[in-house]
Amino acid sequence: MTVRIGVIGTGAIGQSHIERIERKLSGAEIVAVTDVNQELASRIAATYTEGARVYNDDSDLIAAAHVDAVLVTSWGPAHEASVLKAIEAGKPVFCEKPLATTADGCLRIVEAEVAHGSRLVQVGFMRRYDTGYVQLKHAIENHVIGEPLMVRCVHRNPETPESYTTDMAVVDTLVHEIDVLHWLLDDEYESVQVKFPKKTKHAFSHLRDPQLFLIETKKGVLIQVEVFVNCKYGYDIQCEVIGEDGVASLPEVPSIHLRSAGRSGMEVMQDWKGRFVDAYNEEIQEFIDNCKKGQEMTGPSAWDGYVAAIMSDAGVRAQASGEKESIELKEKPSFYNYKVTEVSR
Ligand code: NAI
Ligand code: ISE
Repeated sequence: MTVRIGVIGTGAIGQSHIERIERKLSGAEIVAVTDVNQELASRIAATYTEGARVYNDDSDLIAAAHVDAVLVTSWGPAHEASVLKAIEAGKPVFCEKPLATTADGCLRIVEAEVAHGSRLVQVGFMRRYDTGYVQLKHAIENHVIGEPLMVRCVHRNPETPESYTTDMAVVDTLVHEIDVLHWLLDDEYESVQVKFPKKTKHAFSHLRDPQLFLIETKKGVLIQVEVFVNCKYGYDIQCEVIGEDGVASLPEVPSIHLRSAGRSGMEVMQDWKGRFVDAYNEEIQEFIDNCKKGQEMTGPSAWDGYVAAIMSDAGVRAQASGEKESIELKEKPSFYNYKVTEVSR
């Protein structure tokens, strides 16, 4: 069986996922697309697919009988409505982050999924599929470095468009660390605080950049994340876990060693597309495989989307207050207490 996928949102990451499904991954094809920019949707369908039908909106696409599963890659504010419609139609849905732009929106999705009775939703937190993070998780779970005490992370982008605002450092950028670190440490968050160092001259005047986040977990691990989105030199993701018996860090991304123009060294990647290409492939292949087998989703869940939203809200509050903001989660429905298989990947 080939899984017939409909895509809502044919912008940057929508195109990238469409291309990987059509040209790299197995077991699925794109049969339908939609975008508020209909001209763009038609162009992308013509470029990457074999005659995918272009729909006027998400409702018609989700309802179409030939669409087995849905990919939501539209703007964040449109995600919640599309995911709820997919659940109502009983169709598996992969949704890019954020699952919804508010914690209440995420809870509505959690409630709809629990009422449906099986896990239909996978959220696009691709870092859990990155080989380096999987190796870090192995090291922690096998007690190679003892109990984790501290974590030090760096999330640097070379530059941002003018539309990128100070709160996006949390909801758009830090959100990846928010998701991957509670998975990595098998822990939940207690509080978050933000410090603003001297501002870089390279950021637009409205943007506070860089920012330093201090996050405490329930088990007492102290996490420091530097978000610096106009660092100029490249896309740089670092993570170091300091444990009682040793330290484990994300491996450097392999690249050729260059001696050129009077310098000797490695190139630095320039964007997230290249840095996490294998992880994107893995997460979408897992989505396809689960759809194909008629199985529940096994990747990052709607509950993980909710945890990220609660933590993002606290991070934005902390930007404004300068204080330590505490995290209050609702009780996790037992529905989401399943053992994920990601460490065996
Ligand atoms: P984009 O702006 O390039 O594309 C979004 C597309 O959605 C646009 O073509 C827009 O016209 C369309 N759209 C907006 N509302 C719509 C609606 N109601 N129905 C149909 N189409 C609609 O943005 P980009 O970079 O592709 O981001 C999309 C989502 O993916 C965002 O939520 C973003 O946070 C997430 N993202 C995730 C990344 C990751 O590393 N996992 C990387 C980049 C983006
Ligand atoms: C972007 O939306 C992403 O998701 C990238 O992974 C992240 O590095 C970047 O900061 C975000 O703007």
